[in-house]
Amino acid sequence: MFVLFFIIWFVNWPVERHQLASTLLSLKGLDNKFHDFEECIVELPGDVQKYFRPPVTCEFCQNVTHIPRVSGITPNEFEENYAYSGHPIVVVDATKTWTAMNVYNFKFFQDVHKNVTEENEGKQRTSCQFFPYKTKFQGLEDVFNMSVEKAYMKDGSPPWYIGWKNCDYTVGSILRKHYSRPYFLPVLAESSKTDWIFMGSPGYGAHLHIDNVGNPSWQAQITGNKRWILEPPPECYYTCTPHMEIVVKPGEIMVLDANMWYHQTIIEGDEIAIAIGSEYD
Ligand SMILES: *[C@@H]1O[C@H](CO)[C@@H](O)[C@H](O)[C@H]1NC(C)=O
Ligand SMILES: *[C@@H]1O[C@H](CO)[C@@H](O)[C@H](O)[C@H]1NC(C)=O
Ligand SMILES: *[C@@H]1O[C@H](CO)[C@@H](O)[C@H](O)[C@H]1NC(C)=O
Ligand SMILES: O=C(O)CCC(=O)C(=O)O
Ligand SMILES: [Fe+2]
Repeated sequence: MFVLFFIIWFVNWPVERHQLASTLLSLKGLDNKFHDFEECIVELPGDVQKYFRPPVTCEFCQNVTHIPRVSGITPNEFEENYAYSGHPIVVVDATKTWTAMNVYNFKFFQDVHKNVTEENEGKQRTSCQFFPYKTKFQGLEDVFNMSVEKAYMKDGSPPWYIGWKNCDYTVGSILRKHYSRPYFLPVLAESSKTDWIFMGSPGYGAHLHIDNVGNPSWQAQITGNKRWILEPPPECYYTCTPHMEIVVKPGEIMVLDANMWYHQTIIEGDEIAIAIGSEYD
């Protein structure tokens, strides 16, 4: 028994504490990203989590050695090989008709947010989930109160990175004028009606974590270059490729089951990165 305990501990040591939050959330039946609760759980001892995370079978990552970059993939082909298998993929040609690439930038989101906040008579209701990562921002209000100079770090300001889920109908309809459902999604798959947006400056990104949202998701890089680092759960280090990286460029779409893979991101290059995506079933 003790030996078994030790082995489990040893195999699990690099696991992030976030997992505990995910698992607690799933136990509570909450359909949420764990990030929200991050602040509440950092005080818990790191090794408690191993009792909460259900064992993972490593089948999903067994034959995954790299992240393919494809174009012209049919919905059937995508569905058979990637949509629900947990095999990550980058589709490079799915944003050709989108105007987002010409329209989305920090100022655009700032204006949309300002306009809608005014329409709502000052009430902030555009994000229902907000991840500040390592910044001190408490919400979108703080992010969009940054000057453009500060956002672009022209005044020596430090790098920043945030993510949020948009739940405002008006904002959603403005954003959707500039993108559409990726053509390769399975015909019957429903894309969730709320968008995730991740935005921030070079030199920063999301720390290594795993989510518990149930569904896989697609994420289109609109501006900036994002390096993705993917790792299977630690118990799969010996059966699966333990570490994969890919840089996703503007116009490319990353498809990832963030509930299966630990993922970390870092923005590279000179541009502020903006990505938009959603879950699908
Ligand atoms: C992985 O590939 C091997 C060799 O082609 C095959 O035997 C095995 O069934 C595959 N495993 C999965 C989970 O697809
Ligand atoms: C914000 O509102 C102004 C005034 O109505 C409008 O001209 C502008 O296009 C809006 N900006 C965005 C990004 O929606
Ligand atoms: C916005 O930023 C300015 C400084 O640039 C600050 O004085 C002001 O209090 C901030 N407003 C809010 C709502 O945080
Ligand atoms: O885009 C990022 O930087 C992080 C995205 C992420 O964590 C997710 O989609 O689950
Ligand atoms: Fe994530």
